[in-house]
Amino acid sequence: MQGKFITLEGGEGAGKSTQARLLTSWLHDRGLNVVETREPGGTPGADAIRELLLGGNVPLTATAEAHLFAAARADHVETLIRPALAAGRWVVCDRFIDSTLAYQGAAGKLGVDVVRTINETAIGDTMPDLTILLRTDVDTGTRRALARDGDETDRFSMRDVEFHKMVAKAFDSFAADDPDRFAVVDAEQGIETVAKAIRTAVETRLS
Ligand code: Z5A
Repeated sequence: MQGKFITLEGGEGAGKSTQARLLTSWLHDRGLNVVETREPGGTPGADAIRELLLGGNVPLTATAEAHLFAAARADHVETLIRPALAAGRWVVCDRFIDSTLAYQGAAGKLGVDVVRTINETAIGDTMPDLTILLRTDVDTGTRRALARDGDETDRFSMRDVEFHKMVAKAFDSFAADDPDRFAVVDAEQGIETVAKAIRTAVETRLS
């Protein structure tokens, strides 16, 4: 039987990595075979593209950036996500296509439809069964990321508050447009409360 594909989305510092880890461990304790992964990255090829994208040393146009995120995703989907799902494993992924639609499409001004088209061949029909949107104020996310990383920021974290507000607005509109796929969780709450809300969403939507 095909496994389930769950993605976590949201702004920087929303708690996606923390919650991906907790959700994976909870699913594992329920006897499921789970793969935890993240984007950009997840495979050696996609990790190499991640270095190029997040390193910040190479100037890239918005179009080139969007194609590189899609190239990393194509490798990730073909070599890890799709085979895992076909083998009946569950996949928990920290960021996926909605991040490209929000960062490069909506906030990066390339346009959501252009970015969707660029991603069509990368993804095919491998779309998430459930996307958890972790909602935080931009200030909260920035504070958490700064507390964790200090000054070590990537090229996307360095963009201004207005950029991050556009990203947040885009995620909200994607969730409003597709309530069957998205579950929105208030990530301003404590880690354990957020984890419980995610577990409830998974039980309700995917049981
Ligand atoms: N990007 C893009 O532009 N286009 C794309 O298609 C994709 C990505 C896929 C990836 O950076 C960057 O690439 C990202 C978007 C762009 N940049 N930005 N902005 P990344 O992978 O290095 O990082 P990230 O995805 O932005 O996530 P993050 O900053 O690592 O944050 P997080 O995973 O959401 O949060 P966390 O690491 O779980 O938590 C951060 C800290 O807060 C940590 O110390 C936790 O212990 C703490 N935390 C977590 N939850 C809570 C709660 N609930 N309360 C209090 N403290 C908490």
